[in-house]
Amino acid sequence: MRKWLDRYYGRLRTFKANYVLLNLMNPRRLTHARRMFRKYGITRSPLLPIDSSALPAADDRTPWLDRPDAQDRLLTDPRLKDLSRPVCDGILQWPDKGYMILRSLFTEAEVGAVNNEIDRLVRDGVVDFNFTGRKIMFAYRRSEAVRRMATDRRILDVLDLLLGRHMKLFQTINFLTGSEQAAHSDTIHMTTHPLGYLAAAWVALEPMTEENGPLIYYPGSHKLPYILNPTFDHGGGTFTIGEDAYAHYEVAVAKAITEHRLRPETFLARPGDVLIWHANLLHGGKRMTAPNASRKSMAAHYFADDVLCYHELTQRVAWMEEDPAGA
Ligand SMILES: O=C(O)CCC(=O)C(=O)O
Repeated sequence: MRKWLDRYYGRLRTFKANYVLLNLMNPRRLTHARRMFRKYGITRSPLLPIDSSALPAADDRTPWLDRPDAQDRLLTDPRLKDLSRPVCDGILQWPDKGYMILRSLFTEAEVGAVNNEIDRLVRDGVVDFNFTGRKIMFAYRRSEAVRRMATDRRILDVLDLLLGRHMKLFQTINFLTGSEQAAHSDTIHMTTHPLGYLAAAWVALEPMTEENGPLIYYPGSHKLPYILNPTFDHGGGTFTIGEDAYAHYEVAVAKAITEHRLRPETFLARPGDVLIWHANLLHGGKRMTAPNASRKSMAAHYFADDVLCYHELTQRVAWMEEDPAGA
């Protein structure tokens, strides 16, 4: 049923009752959410629709590097002394820029192994593109090589430090072409309570050029207020999710970019380079201008293991494996 829903994205997806039904049929996948509901005093059933408007305020739980004293605290943090210069510089720029780059983190052999795996999994029908026709979701559950890359200790260590909590892999997305996705922040798709305890690591699996639809991002945009359901016309009602909610969200983001005169940077990466971004950093995929351009890459999303993860736009709690990866 889930595969069918994934493929035939349409009106059916706008009925909240579908998600309640799916939740009822998958109680084990709600175990983590139930625990987080208890932890954060959320007194409703995780089966029901949820978005940020239904959650208690948790302002005192802002991630440590999103607070005004972040830079001062980093400069005196003894853990930074043990890091290589480029990693240390990346972490120091995080509070201001909302991203950091780890060059050549993966070798040619590691990149090749993941590319071969994805080719094989697609050929054998073990994984497939989702409704976008461009994204292969959760391949790490089917491939040791993908899982190894996404849960690489060097990435997880950096994430643990940046967020100040124990971070776990939630999901991987593999691309063979560019996403050409308009600017957005991950928090509209994968939201945490308290806010901000999510980050992504994006790995180039072949050279990125101006022509093959590279990743773009807007430095500093993570400091803007989060754009969530209460702040744009999502069009949803008691029983339905607005059919054009995502299109309206994209308009709200484009407006913020214009208002704040944000300028994108392009990640012209080499294979094995990694970009880590903040939960609220605006980013997207540039248009592919070369015909049949290939753009192999992988985005992995992580969240802190002691927060609630849910989907603001589709208003439902996130399903978890019994044990999210990356312990
Ligand atoms: O790879 C891209 O072009 C965009 C990826 C992205 O937006 C994401 O994974 O959140």
